[in-house]
Amino acid sequence: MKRLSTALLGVLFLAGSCSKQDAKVEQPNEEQASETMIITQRSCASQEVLEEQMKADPRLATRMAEIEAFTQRTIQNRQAMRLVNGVIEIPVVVHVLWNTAGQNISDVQVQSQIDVLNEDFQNTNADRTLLPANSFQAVASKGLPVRFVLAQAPIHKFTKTNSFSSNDAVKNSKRGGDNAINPAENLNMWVCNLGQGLLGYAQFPGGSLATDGVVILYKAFGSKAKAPGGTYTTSYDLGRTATHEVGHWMNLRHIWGDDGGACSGSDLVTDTPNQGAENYGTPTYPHISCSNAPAGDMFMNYMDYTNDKAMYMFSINQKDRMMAIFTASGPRAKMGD
Ligand SMILES: [Ca+2]
Ligand SMILES: [Ca+2]
Ligand SMILES: [Zn+2]
Repeated sequence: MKRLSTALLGVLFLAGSCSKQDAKVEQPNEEQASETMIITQRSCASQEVLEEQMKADPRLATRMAEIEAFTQRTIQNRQAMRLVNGVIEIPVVVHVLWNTAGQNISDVQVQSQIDVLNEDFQNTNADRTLLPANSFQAVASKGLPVRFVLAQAPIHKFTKTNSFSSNDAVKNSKRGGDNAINPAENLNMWVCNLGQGLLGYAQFPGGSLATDGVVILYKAFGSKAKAPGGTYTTSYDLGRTATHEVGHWMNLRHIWGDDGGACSGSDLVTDTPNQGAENYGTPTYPHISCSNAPAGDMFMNYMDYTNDKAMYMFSINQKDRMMAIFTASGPRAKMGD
């Protein structure tokens, strides 16, 4: 039976190219199968989770529409964008849920992720210089005035659950996870064995406080370059999954507009080119879609689906969009004052 379910999972995994479909698949008991499962392409469930939450709570759409209107008003008004303090300090609580010893990543690996978040959001990441000549220099963010700091030592908690899904059980102590700690003031990050081929998912501003935060696959958390003794999965070992998910947590959408490859969707950001579908792996510049020549897709943006080493920038308007949530009366104003 174990052999059968392992083989079945393998087939499902190879066949699944769309995270939307994968998220609907009910997983059998994976036992150790997911330990050895190789992630062949990036998959983030944030948009699917949002759509499920909207079905369950019709008021969420209204709240998010209000946040969107507020965001658009705020980024038009430079005065409103001014913060009380120069730097926004974001206290982070990391919950490591482990079932096997390998899933219990070290505090050194956790700290390497905090360091990556600071570099990527502050635009001090060394690989920012990889931006191809004459591409997106004019619209590349020069960095956000944010600083991520561990609010307390990382929590390491045994769980009977070997593999979590995107159903938020990991955020609930009664469901094999660990409750959020003061989510109004902290960024909660849950690190666990996430199944369904997912690297992570986040909750957008406007959702329920108890589930606010991001969830990341343990072997895609942290940086092999900074903490080489850790546990990592190939191609997603530089901490960019968390950068992408925290981008969602700060109200960014997928850069291609979550429109199934069409040109009709939008990431609600003006300086990122309209883009057909998501990009995977390490694309060759330029990749043209939706009449966006000559520079094409901004596939080196953290909000695309490329490999960790191929993503290294936010745009200026993405930065504005993120900063708006921390301004007075924004959804994360508590962290901004
Ligand atoms: Ca755009
Ligand atoms: Ca699109
Ligand atoms: Zn995503």
